[in-house]
Amino acid sequence: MSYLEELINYLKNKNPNEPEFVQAAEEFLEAVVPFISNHKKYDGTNILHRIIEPERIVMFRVPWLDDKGNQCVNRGYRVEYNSAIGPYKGGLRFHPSVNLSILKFLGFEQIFKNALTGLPMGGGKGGSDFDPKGKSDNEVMKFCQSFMLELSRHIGPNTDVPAGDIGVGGREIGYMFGQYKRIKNEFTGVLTGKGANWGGSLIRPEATGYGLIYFLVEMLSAQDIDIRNKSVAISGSGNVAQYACKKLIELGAKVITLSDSSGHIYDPNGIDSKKLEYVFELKGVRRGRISEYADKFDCSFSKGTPWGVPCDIALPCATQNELTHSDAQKLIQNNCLAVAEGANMPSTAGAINEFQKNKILFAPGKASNAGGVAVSGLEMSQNSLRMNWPSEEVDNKLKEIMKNIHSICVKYGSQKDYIDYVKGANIGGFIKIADSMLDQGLV
Ligand code: NDP
Ligand code: 2IT
Repeated sequence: MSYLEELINYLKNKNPNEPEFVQAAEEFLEAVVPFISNHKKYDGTNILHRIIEPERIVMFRVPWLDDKGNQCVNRGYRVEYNSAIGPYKGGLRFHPSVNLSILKFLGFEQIFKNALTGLPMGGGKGGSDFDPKGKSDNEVMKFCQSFMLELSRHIGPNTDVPAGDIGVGGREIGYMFGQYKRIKNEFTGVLTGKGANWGGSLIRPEATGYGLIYFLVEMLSAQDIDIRNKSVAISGSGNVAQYACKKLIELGAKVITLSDSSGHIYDPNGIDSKKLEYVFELKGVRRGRISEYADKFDCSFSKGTPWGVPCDIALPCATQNELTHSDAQKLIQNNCLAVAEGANMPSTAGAINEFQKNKILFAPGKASNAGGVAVSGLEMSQNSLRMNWPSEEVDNKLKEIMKNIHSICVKYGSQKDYIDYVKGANIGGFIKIADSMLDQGLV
């Protein structure tokens, strides 16, 4: 049995019933094992077994009262995965599908993504199976306060700094920050994605979507492809999808789809700034369904994901495993030339394999969606300095970081006639983490 097979068996036996975590770790191991086999410094360190083991996981009960006075309970989590290069850093997800497997996969991805940004942040992730859909602001506040009552024992500005993810945006970060401050009697940068009036960085709301497009532009430029007039299919219609769409409009591309968990809209005329304003209001303020867009602008709405719509570029920005092997085949048949992940692990292993076999440009989330956590890192710096940088300065730093991540991917992922961004991102992230762990001894 090869070392890789041995490791994958170990991974699967050690983590039964955690398919998403095994999927993320398997992709990483496949990229990194050939690399360490050629680098003697890792011999005898058991570094890969050590990296796939989280440093700490906390799981806790979150009791709260709904508006009718019912006593409700959810499960809360924080996976503190790796602190080799800085305090644990990563988002909180509130979604009914949240479980340990999903948070371990997200925490694991976060380690290498954060390393790629070049900023001093370890990897972590947390959240709850709480479903914010259909809940009143009051219920969301009560849940957030109860969640933070326990979480506050485990986090801190130099220990673990959470942020948003699916179901956690400005409103939830506000309620959680208020509760943390009340419990600790401290105003610190313990969360990122805060409001601009109370320590949040400018451009943090935009950062993941903008960063995704900056990375995409780098990837296309490396092949002499212009983004202007390209048709783009986006999935999702939340934070990442909205700002990716905004930047694409600015750059002269044509966004033709958006989606949510009920289905996707297809607007062949393209989503312009006015229509996008409507989406911001629909999804961000009214928390409505994307099908309303189709009624309002007289275009089609269909169930399922948008990957059957012919496009030049596909940007999955909703959730994990939303783009399957057969979706990849459809995109390729329709002459799609590039796929960049805004979401975390939206493409299945089979889909990635199909893209790579057909030499489609493919950017994995840990590289292409790193802009969000990068600006979170810049928010931490500003909080430590007790300063606020202007948006242009933050945006320029974000561009530089995405450019740099692209260069790292090219450095470690270049093949004869193809850039393997999956290999490049995994090896680039691995080196920084592994070498830091070796420096710090067996801890
Ligand atoms: P939001 O909660 O703002 O939006 C999520 C979007 O995805 C919504 O349109 C939602 O539809 C859709 N969605 C969520 N779950 C599912 C599902 N199971 N099936 C179909 N559609 C679904 O989250 P974000 O935009 O912040 O996050 C989107 C993705 O980007 C996630 O994978 C997240 O991990 C990743 N990401 C986010 C970053 C950030 O800074 N926010 C940074 C890096 C990555 P509906 O409205 O119906 O729920
Ligand atoms: O997946 C991610 O990178 C995020 N949800 C953002 C994490 C952060 O700490 O800003």
